Amino acid sequence: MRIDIVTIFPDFFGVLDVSLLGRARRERLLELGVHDLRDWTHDRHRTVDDTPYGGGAGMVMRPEPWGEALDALLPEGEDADAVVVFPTPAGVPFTQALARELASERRIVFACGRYEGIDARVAEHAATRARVLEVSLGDYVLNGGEVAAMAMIEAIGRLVPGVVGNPESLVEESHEAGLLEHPSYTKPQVWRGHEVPEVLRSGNHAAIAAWRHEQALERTRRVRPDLLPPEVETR
Ligand code: 6GU
Repeated sequence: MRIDIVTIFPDFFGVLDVSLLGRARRERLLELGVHDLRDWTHDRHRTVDDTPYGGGAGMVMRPEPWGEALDALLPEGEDADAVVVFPTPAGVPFTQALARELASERRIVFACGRYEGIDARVAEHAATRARVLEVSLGDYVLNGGEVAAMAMIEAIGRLVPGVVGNPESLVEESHEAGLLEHPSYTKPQVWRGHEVPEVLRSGNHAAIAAWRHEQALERTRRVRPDLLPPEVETR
């Protein structure tokens, strides 16, 4: 998979050199290109924003540098199967299901906006060249798309085959079964008076699986009831 990122803060993405994704890049499982939007400006001040039509607070990113950036990364007639992701709090929710879907793409471009967003015509025009997704990390506001893109790239990248060493660890985690994950324990058996639940030391695999499922269900009911199907009335 190849991922390109367009941003006015290319330095943000230095962290993608470390840890799991850094190794994936060195092993060529993941190709990553980080591009400075200002490279596609032509004025002395390398201007990327302007005041909003219709008035209001803040600045809006001008369409011209974005148009040139996307032209350069997605030349007309090529990469018709690319996906362009615009991180925005006004987008569709980013979920594990969307991460899975994007992990099977060949080419993704992240267009990271700042300020009050990017002129809406940029996404409109990009949609004539590629599949466009406006995606939100959750119901809160970040200063720009960079941190959101990073989170999405990590969630997507670790689902690319070969990036995570033991693929079984991907199956058992939170959100894959529609439930939050059960609690985990390691040695020592007693720590500061807190004991590891007996069942986990029983060697009874069926009992362990049942306990973990019950814990996952209880935790999901308690902290994320919205993830569960509507309660069925019983009597
Ligand atoms: Cl994707 N962008 C910004 N700027 N803020 C957000 C977000 C994205 N998701 C949640 N908040």
